Amino acid sequence: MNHHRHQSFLIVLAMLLPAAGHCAAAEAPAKAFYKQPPLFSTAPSDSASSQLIENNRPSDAYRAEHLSDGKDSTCWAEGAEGPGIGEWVQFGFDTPKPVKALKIIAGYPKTPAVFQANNRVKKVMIVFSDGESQTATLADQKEFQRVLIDRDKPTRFVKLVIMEVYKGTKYDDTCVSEVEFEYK
Ligand SMILES: [Ca+2]
Repeated sequence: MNHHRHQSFLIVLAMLLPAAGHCAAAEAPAKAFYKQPPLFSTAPSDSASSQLIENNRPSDAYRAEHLSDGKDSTCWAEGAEGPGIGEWVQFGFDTPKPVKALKIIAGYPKTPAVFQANNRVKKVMIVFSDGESQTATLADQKEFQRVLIDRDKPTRFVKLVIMEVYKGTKYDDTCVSEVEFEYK
């Protein structure tokens, strides 16, 4: 039985404005690899290294909370210059969890065109709270894909670091729509 992660998204619901449908080119300043503090979190322990900000959209239109809202019409998009290699999002747990697998929509499948226009994650590093990590190569698909976690120990968080991307045809912004976890 899957134990998916759910949180309260009242704030998210308030922000569900008609979406522009894509991630526009980011003009955020370049950020140092791994150096930026957690910037965006309404949940106590979820954070991301950056998020895309567009001039004509709410400043949190691509926030990390979109990863857990159950909608493939919303996404987290990194806000670094270029494809966001080294940018990350982190999911915290109230108590240490023996994560068995994660399920991810590693792009922005709002429409087929939007999916192709933006970068998708090709290779991801999965980091655990004890410092262990593993990498996974993802398929370039709009649907959920499942990544088995190759360890038995519980972790207080799972951090996903963008290592490589499938390039978008229009925008150099890397998007992830959904992440869910299964526990042992
Ligand atoms: Ca979403």
